[in-house]
Amino acid sequence: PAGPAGGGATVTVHKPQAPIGLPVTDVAVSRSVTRVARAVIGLGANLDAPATRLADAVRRLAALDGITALALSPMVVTEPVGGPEQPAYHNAVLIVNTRLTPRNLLVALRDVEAVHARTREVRWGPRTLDLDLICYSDPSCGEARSNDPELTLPHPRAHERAFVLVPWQLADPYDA
Ligand code: A4P
Ligand code: MG
Repeated sequence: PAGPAGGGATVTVHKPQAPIGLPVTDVAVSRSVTRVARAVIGLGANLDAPATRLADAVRRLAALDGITALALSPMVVTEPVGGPEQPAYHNAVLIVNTRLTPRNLLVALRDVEAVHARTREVRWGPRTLDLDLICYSDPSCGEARSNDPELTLPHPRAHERAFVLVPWQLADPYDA
């Protein structure tokens, strides 16, 4: 296996009696296949230096094993959608290649939110950092779809939200 976080496999074929004219007890050939998926991550923050937090989150995500950053949108300042009265948001979109499964990628996003002391009190309330998995596709399975409330894919509200669609378009005009 390629490891607990990886989407991939290693196959090893053994041929103990290989006729190669040498005193060997085994001969083996290994081949690894790694599945690389494309994921779109939405970033949002509206408390305590949000621009610095988004930049830090991007650096942390891009440094993770199993994630390669491909494109980052400019930061956009947006009016809050829903929730109580709250400060304006900074939003951005990061597009990555990843060997992580959707679930492991969500765990990685949660870990980076935790570094920024993200708390959850009011739905759609102000936050130091929100990292959402907007969509995930891989070459063999295509676009990942899930109705699981813990990880819904594609993100159920992203398609109607300018604070996701505008930076996404700016990050990758050919893919948005
Ligand atoms: N969850 C399910 N699917 C996903 C997914 N694809 N990515 C679950 C991330 N999380 C997902 O998330 C709530 C629950 O959704 C978690 O249990 C998670 O497992 P959360 O991060 O605690 O809270 P949230 O992100 O506020 O929830 P929600 O309902 O997804 O919020 P939205 O719809 O993303 O809206 N206005 C502006 N201008 N900019 C913003 O960034 N953000 C929101 C949040 C509201 N208004 C905003 C902004
Ligand atoms: Mg979220």
